[in-house]
Amino acid sequence: MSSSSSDERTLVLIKPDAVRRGLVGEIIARFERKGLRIDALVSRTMDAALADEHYAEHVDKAFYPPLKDFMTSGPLVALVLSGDQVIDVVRALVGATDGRKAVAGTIRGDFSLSNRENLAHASDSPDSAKREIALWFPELD
Ligand code: FUP
Repeated sequence: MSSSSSDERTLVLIKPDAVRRGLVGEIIARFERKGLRIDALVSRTMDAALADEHYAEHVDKAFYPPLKDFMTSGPLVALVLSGDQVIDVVRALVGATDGRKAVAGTIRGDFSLSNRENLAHASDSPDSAKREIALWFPELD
């Protein structure tokens, strides 16, 4: 597998529901088979402060308190992936936010029936990726 300095990076969280359900390997395998590279990987439990920073754009929304409870409920796996157009490619592999509506063949479409417990997070833009990678993997900056 080759990489180049023009390759983008994105931040992925394999959420606590995926860890509890034993889907970490299944999810990582999809990224690897696509040809993406794993630049960093750690198992970690989000604390309240990190949740508020990571979801800064959502902290005032009604769905945030239960989302925060869920995201801090157990260990997750954080990864930095790289590859050509990796941000859009990973968003396509993950699928729509609501697992009930996500297309079959996507991670959420195949394994989630929830709009909250939807297995994976992926950065949605170059600015988000930069911000989120700095938050989770400051040593990579
Ligand atoms: P996504 O980019 O697909 O992860 O979705 P959003 O950034 O819109 O939402 C972030 C997370 O908030 C979702 F993964 C799940 C949660 N969420 C809810 O719990 N309820 C909602 O109505 C919308 C999002």
